[in-house]
Amino acid sequence: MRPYGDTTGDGMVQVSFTLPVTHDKRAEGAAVQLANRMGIDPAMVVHAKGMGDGFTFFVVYGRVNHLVDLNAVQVVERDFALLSAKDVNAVIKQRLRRKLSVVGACIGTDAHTVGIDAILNVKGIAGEKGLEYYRELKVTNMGAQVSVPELVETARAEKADAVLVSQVVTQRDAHLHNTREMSAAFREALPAGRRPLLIVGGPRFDETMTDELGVDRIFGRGTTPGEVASYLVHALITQRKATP
Ligand code: B12
Repeated sequence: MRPYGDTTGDGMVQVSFTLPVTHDKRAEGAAVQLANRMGIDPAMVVHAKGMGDGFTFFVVYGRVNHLVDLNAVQVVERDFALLSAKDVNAVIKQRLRRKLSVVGACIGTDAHTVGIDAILNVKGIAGEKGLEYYRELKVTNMGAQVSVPELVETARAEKADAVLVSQVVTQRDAHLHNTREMSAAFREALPAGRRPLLIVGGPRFDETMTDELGVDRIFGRGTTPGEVASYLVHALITQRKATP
């Protein structure tokens, strides 16, 4: 299949980018040239605005001829059942017979707490209450700009069953570096059997990168607390019980 713009299969797409050049006709030509090299042909600058000295932001609209093969797309399918809050509490109570301890934080210099708060705080997101609402979950939300040693220390003190880390800023791949640093620190600090489940989330993660980042699960855009709670039960109780 091809992208849809004005009519089915016409291949029309819209992209935006910034070039380090002052806004003039030449700059617009450069934007078209870049779009052409990206396979967009014909390409039309539909918006251009100077962004301070020597920078211009562009929106370019045009046609691509590439075909997309849906069968070749690889995604991480949800491999666990979605449970209600009541069921999550019931499974934890029956099978674990203690509260499940969860420690969450934004690590590194990242101060974008809205995402992790949406998952952890009672107020939640998208009509779902956050993990604090679950009677059988004990939630410690450490907030923004937490260092990895602080996180490891708190996880140890709280006997965390799961550590939930949020990374929103992706400049210079900060989210990947910070996640690798975090998972390495947990591997170093705690033996395999006592290591908490490591979960990261944020809008720009590739959910297939778990092994590369040394974490158990990655959650992306639009995640809801119910999905996370269901995964915790699956990974820490249901699945663990099933494996000898
Ligand atoms: C609000 C906001 C801020 C606020 C943050 C306030 C706060 N307390 O969080 C303030 C004003 C402080 C801010 C500052 C900055 N910001 Co800002 N910010 C945003 C903005 C507008 C919205 C982010 C947001 O709240 N989304 C809503 C939440 C609910 O969505 P979410 O984070 O994706 O979370 C969901 C999922 O991803 C997932 N999830 C997220 N984390 C986790 C964790 C776990 C464990 C799980 C399971 C799931 C999960 O579940 C959540 C719910 O569905 C975005 C742009 C945008 N529209 O997204 C820029 C944006 C993220 N910011 C950006 C930037 C650059 C900055 C600054 C560097 C700006 C500057 N030059 O100072 C600073 C950095 C500050 C810092 N040290 O981190 C860039 C990042 C670009 C990049 N490539 O990294 C963005 C994308 C804007 C942009 N287009 O340039 N920002």
